[in-house]
Amino acid sequence: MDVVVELMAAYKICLSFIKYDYMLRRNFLQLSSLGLYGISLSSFTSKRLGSIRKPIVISTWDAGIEANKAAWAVLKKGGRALDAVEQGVRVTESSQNCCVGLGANPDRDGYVTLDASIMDEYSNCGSVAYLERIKHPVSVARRVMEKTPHVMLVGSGAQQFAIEEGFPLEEQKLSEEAEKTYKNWLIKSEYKPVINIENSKGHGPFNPPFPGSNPLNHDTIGMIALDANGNLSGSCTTSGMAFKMRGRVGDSPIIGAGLFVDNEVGAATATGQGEDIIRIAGSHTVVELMRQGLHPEEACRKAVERIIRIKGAAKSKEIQVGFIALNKRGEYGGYCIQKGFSYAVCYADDKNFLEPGKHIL
Ligand code: SD4
Repeated sequence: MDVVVELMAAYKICLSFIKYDYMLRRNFLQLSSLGLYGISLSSFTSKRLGSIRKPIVISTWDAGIEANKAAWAVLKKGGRALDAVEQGVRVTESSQNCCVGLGANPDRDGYVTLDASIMDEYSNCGSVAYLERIKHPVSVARRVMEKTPHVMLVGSGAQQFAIEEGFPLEEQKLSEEAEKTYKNWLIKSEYKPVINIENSKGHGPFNPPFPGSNPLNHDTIGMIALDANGNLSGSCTTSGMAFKMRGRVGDSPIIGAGLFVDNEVGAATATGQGEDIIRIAGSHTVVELMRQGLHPEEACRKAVERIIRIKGAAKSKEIQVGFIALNKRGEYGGYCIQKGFSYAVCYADDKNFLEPGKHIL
């Protein structure tokens, strides 16, 4: 008799497991049919690593490949993630491109104004915004972090500090490419966001703008790294939106928006329409979602979904926002609103490659 009771109990337990599994599947299908929530759990779990992958560095857009090389040179020698993310994005700041560094496009009054931030494994952070005529804003941001009691310096104060720290004051002058696109923009003086401008024909870090092209917009480099000691750091640097209003500051120098690092959990950085990234404290949101146990890719997706919910699908189609994230295990991911975003991943001399950012719309 006892055996029969036990068998019945075992049978009930089996039944409840089957029901639970059915419910999970049904819920998943229902969420999928809503479009925004169609996340395949298995696609994240399959990306879970059995062991920790370190060091590793990831950065936004195609320009990240070159930047990663400089970061990797630091990481592979056992260097600190903080040094890696500074050295990495300096490469982009030095190159001629539409959207990072002094060669980039100006604001609507014809001035290049730069925003940058940096954050280390101790939650130290520094940033500069609306900085003019200084070649490496990310390094000034690091000095703000290391040499002042403050987190953020802006405008002429940031420039004064940079000069005091020995950064050369560069000529007040647009690059040839920027001069041409600015003159072209002045004809209509039309200000509107352009999606994935860095990937469109004739633009982008490796393909500088030429006359007759459309107004330029996004392309920021955000970089996050996990070093051999298991510590995380991040950096972000940009000229912001091309032809922005004078004085406009985006998300990139705002800690928690364009960049956030929590050495217990992970790091995230953002690119795209800064105003919408700031609205949801984007990078901080991504890190907090990882703290709840989400895979970096899933955390990025949820942050993008939040922007779309706030903005509505129609208006979201007019902008681009992308997040990339890295956790303490070296797992990474990226998500964006529109097709066209990519990010560069590097964890070995011969492993420096582009990942397409998954997109929602
Ligand atoms: C900004 N987020 O200033 C920056 C621009 C950008 O790719 O990311 N471009 O809003």
